[in-house]
Amino acid sequence: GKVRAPTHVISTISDDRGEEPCYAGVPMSSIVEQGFGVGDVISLLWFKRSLPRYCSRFIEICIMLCADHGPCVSGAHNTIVTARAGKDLVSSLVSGLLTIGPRFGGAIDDAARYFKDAYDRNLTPYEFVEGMKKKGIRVPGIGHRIKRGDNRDKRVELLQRYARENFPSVKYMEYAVQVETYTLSKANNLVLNVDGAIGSLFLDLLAGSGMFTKQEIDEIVEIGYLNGLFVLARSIGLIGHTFDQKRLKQPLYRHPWEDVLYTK
Ligand code: Q5B
Repeated sequence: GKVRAPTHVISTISDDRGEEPCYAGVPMSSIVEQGFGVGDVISLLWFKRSLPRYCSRFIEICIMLCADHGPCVSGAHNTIVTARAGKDLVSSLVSGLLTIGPRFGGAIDDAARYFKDAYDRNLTPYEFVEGMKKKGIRVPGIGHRIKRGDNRDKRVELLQRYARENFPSVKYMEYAVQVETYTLSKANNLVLNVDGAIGSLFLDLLAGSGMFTKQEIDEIVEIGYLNGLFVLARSIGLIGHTFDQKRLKQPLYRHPWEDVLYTK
């Protein structure tokens, strides 16, 4: 019979060999004709399945809410400085993206991991938070530089309202809110932040949609898909900041001496 030459690459999410590209088996014409949105495309290319509309809409809301948060955050600042150094679009974009990590925007996966573990082990918020403190780990998804108990993050409220109205269950999010109630009793800046809201609500999406097995959920959380939402979303804003600086013909950035404490 025919012997197939061994391949060097395996790919399971897309195929461009036919008349039109397919995402997870769905032809591009169906994607366009059926009015799919970017949330549906993410569902196909990241999760390899079509998700119910309330899920893909949730993904789209996450993307819109995280697209930008002003020029002062770490990512935008790096992008602005890089664009003003005369660098090209891709360099300015990646310089901003490289700031995304455990403190800034990249706490979504760890928030999902820790909230899931704590909820599934029936830990009280007190046991969870104090246990993290003993291990010297900041609770991912909790705390913000400018948001406070009396100045909540509107993005978090919008996500919570959407999920309460559309998700079959919001048990992980409600747990995160209980954790926030406890952390707020310790300090006013320890609010549930946008990373924590997305992390806990994505657990609810995965568990409540009936579209994923327990094993698949564990794999998604272990691999860490969810920071991808922030990376993708914030790229929109970082590209905007690059164009903005170029449009404004801003000169090379130099930080003022007065703002540096020179000390020995
Ligand atoms: N403390 C976010 O800290 C921040 C604690 C905590 C226990 C915590 C901090 C943190 C976890 C990571 C996280 C996502 C670094 C944030 C985002 C997107 C963004 C950004 C934007 C956008 C802020 C003061 C005292 C200290 C700390 C204690 C703080 N956080 N304890 N668990 N999680 N969070 N990141 O204000 O006793 O004085 O030593 O790491 O979820 O990135 O808009 O800016 O869209 O762009 O610098 O929203 O919370 O506070 O470091 O001075 O800490 O609070 O141990 O206690 P700060 P610090 P003590 S959303």
